[in-house]
Amino acid sequence: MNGPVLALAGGVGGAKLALGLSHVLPPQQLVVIANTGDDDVFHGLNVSPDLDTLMYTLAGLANPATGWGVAGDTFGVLEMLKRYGADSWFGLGDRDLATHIERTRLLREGRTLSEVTHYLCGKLAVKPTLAPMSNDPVRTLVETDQGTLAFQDYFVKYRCEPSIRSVRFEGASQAHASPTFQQALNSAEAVVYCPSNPVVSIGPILALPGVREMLKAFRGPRIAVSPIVGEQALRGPAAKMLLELGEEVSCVGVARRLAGICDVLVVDRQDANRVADVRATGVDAVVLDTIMKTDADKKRLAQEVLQIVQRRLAA
Ligand code: FO1
Repeated sequence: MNGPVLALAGGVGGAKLALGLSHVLPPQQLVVIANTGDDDVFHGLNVSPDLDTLMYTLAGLANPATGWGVAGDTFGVLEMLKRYGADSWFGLGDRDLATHIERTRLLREGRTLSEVTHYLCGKLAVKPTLAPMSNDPVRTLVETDQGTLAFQDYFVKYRCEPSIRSVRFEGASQAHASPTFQQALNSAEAVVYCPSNPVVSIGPILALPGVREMLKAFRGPRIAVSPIVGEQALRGPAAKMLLELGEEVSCVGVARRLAGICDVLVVDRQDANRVADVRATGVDAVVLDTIMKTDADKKRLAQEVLQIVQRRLAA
């Protein structure tokens, strides 16, 4: 391969495949673009959960128990904030807070989120390119039976319990894809949709003006790994969200969302019986073991995804 692989990802699920890809591709051949619709401000600090999950994972620093936050982190600051009566439902660890303090300082100095991410990644020795989908603010808002909720309120504070009516990405129509993202869309050899929530992780990325069109016109292979296995999400609320939005909760539902911008959907062995249904959406299907528990699983799946890319490039 000459150009890089462009990987689109949300948080924990996407980071697993991104890590696998980082083990099998030279760093200059991997560009990871993160959803920033989940970003929010806590205690006056700019927090970018998906960017940080990807950054910590690629730096080998992620908390293995949760997939987000820093391994071995402590929560002294949060405990003290709680004593002051401040909001403490969002679990910001002490080391993690250092990232948000630095990010906020640099953003206030006038740097873009891309520049800040590049700087932080450099300090943590993250080798592949990691960039936000946009330098402009985009906010995922969930319309629920309990009113409109910002994503972290829905996800963490209310534990995904409210029933969803719709999801929108405030600011997306005025936002621009980040320069790194635009460059990768123009120069990448292949696109990989990591197994991230199709509604609130991949959705905001696709909502940026021009991105869907560029992915539609993309000339290289576009491969996705389904985040839904059977009728369940590998992680998080994807299954519940798809169900409440009236969509099919299966790899077929994922294929329908990606039809026109994806060539191959990798589905799990458990979904081998859905291959024909996936193909009926216009997306080809390949059956693999997609559940990534160990680093070896992540590397193997990444290798297999790249083999699909190579086969398509050679065809
Ligand atoms: N997820 C939780 O379920 N509970 C938390 O308290 C929490 C804190 C948190 C702090 C920093 C960070 O970068 C991520 C954090 N996450 C937490 C994960 C985050 O809410 C989600 O992983 C993503 O936004 C969904 O992709």
